Amino acid sequence: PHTAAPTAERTLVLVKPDGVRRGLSGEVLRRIEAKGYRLAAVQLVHATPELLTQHYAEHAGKPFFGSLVEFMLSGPTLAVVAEGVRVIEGFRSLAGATDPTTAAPGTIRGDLGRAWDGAVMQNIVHGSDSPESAAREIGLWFPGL
Ligand code: RTP
Ligand code: MG
Repeated sequence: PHTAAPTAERTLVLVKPDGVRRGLSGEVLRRIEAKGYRLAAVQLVHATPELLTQHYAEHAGKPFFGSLVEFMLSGPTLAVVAEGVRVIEGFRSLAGATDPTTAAPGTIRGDLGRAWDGAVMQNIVHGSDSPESAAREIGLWFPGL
């Protein structure tokens, strides 16, 4: 019996409004490409409350939900579909831990993020956390892709 070749998968990456505002979109794309992943789609999007309510459905009702949506409405987001073998896990690894203060150096959040005034963590990027989330989130941000 042969081992099946690993299949390329897709993930949704967002450069959140703090990242776009700080001019870090290119740096995030550079790291995705330098790692060897392919950019399948890129688009600057000003999110709507409807889109964000669906995107962050798992956080509805949590204390930070309102500030998270408000933050995500504060400016444009760069939505990216990245493609590659194990890219979902791989991009989460590039991004680093959620809290940018303690995210490991070498990661996007660890190298470029820190605590800031404001009610919610601003951590530059989002990456889908499972194949199911990736399919759902790509459908929301890139309808028709
Ligand atoms: P993401 O979904 O953005 O890739 O980040 P994540 O999986 O590392 O974090 P998650 O738990 O899914 O939280 C989503 C986003 O909500 C904000 N957040 N703030 N206690 C807080 O202030 C808090 N907890 C979460 C962050 O922007 C986080 O990325
Ligand atoms: Mg998450």
